[in-house]
Amino acid sequence: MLLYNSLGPNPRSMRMFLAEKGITIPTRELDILAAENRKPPYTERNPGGQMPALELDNGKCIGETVAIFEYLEEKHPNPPLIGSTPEERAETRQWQRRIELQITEHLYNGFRYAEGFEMFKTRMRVLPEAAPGLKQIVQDKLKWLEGLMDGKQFIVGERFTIADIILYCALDFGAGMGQPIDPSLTRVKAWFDRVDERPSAKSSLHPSAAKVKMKG
Ligand SMILES: N[C@@H](CCC(=O)N[C@@H](CS)C(=O)NCC(=O)O)C(=O)O
Repeated sequence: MLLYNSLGPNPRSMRMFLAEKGITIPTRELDILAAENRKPPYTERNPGGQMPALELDNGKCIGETVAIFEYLEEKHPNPPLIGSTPEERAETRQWQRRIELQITEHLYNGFRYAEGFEMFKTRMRVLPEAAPGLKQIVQDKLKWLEGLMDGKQFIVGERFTIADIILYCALDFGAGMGQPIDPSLTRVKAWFDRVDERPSAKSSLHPSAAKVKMKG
């Protein structure tokens, strides 16, 4: 296997997942600031053109972070980061969908259409006029999450899962890009600090993160 790795919150979530699992996979580094991920040979392997991707031993390349999480969880079930029963897996996937569709995707597009405009304008259709509204949706949904976090250690409850990894990496990135957690959301902030204390949170930061001032 070969992991295509780079700076960025999605590749970081992959590094955090691997650290939590205790798995090491050989990596090939791509420069996303120089758009190396947007041209061949990478796009021949992953036409989605985004990072990360996992090349399997059979030569197939899997893009999309959650698809890679699912594959690796099946290959390395312990410790479970999705779940060890059908009920646990369903609960995690329910939260992963809510977190991505209602929070992190809006946070990332809010960034791409505003602070990231220059970087993304030649890579995709960018809608600067949508950025403020997308950022507001993120805040609305974090407020909604706040109401559901009472008594919960992690997003699904007592288990640390990919839902925590995905949201943590997005919010840590967002905080440095004009989308901080509203301090009035005390349960969300306490959850964030809890995840931030895990060794995988620190070890997953890319070596160039501090230099480019991007938590990814
Ligand atoms: N839907 C993809 C999104 C991945 C993504 O947005 N990756 C970012 C890094 S965090 C990227 O490749 N950015 C550079 C670009 O889009 O050109 C996934 O979940 O893996």
